[in-house]
Amino acid sequence: MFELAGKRVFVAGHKGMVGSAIVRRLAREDCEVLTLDRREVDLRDQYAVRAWMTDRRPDAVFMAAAKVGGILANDRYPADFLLDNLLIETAMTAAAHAADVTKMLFLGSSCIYPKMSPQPIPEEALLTGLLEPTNEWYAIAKIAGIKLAQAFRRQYGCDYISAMPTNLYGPGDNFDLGSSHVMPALIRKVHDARTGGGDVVIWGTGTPRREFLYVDDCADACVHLMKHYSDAQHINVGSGEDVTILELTQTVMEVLGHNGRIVHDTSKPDGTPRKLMDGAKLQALGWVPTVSLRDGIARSYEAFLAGQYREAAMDATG
Ligand code: GFB
Repeated sequence: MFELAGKRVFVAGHKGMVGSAIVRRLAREDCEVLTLDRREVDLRDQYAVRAWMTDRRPDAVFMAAAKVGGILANDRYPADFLLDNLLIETAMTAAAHAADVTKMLFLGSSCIYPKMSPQPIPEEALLTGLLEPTNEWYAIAKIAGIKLAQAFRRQYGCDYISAMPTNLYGPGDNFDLGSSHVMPALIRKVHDARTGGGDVVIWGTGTPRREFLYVDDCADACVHLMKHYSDAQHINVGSGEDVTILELTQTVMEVLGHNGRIVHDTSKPDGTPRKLMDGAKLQALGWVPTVSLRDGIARSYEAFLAGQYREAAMDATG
């Protein structure tokens, strides 16, 4: 048990969807939350990160800073996704060690697993097969992040842990259609079709299956893991249920109250056919999600209408 009460807790990537949800969640803990503006320190700059961290001396760190994006952005900008994420992870991990941070949680992604993994995917599937080509660059960086945490644990005894969330969505998401993930894209497309007319155009065949988790559930799971988990093995964070992209589109249309036609743009990639994660380990630690898919979509739409979103900002894990 790692108590957060009375601790100084640094949330890296606090302006992103996941980081801002972790900050919201930490408001319920009796701890001091530290954040860092990118105009002050670029998290890719190892010297600046080390100087800041050794000056502020946080007790705990949530590593929610990353360059993230949907399938097309991953496919189009492989160098950025690989390099920026490696730089952030190495700078942050080394700085945490230099600053004697007691506990750190690294956030990855379900795309670390082989494209053809057994379903639901157990943590042990890591590095057992080839990755999905559209996001192998991001996946390799995230696998390196897990390995960095494990290496520091092994060599120096650092209490660094890793959580692998499934596809996340919620307030603060990126709604730019060129770089977003599928959920914000569908909310935007259905909203546009409902208010402006026209078809809802979805990418690919609609048959890939994805597991979705509302970002505040993910933040709650991260805090739970920070308090109750300490092991080298990374741990899956999901909702336990997946849907096809076509089913998701229909659900978004129902929640937003739109009845139009769905058409497919098959020039766009499908990506991994399925990536449902096995959540047994997290469940055994006493954590379960609370926000249903429909409720999460309704809340995300409200946030979108209220302007709580970003466009083309691929700057924080999600
Ligand atoms: O969410 P998404 O971009 O990423 O796409 P991945 C999921 C599925 O939705 C794919 C389809 O099969 C897309 O072809 N899709 C349908 C759409 N319509 C759209 C649309 O308008 N926009 C988008 N973006 N997709 C990413 C990885 O994979 O997920 C990252 O590239 C990361 O590395 C992240 O792991 C969580 O689930 O395929």
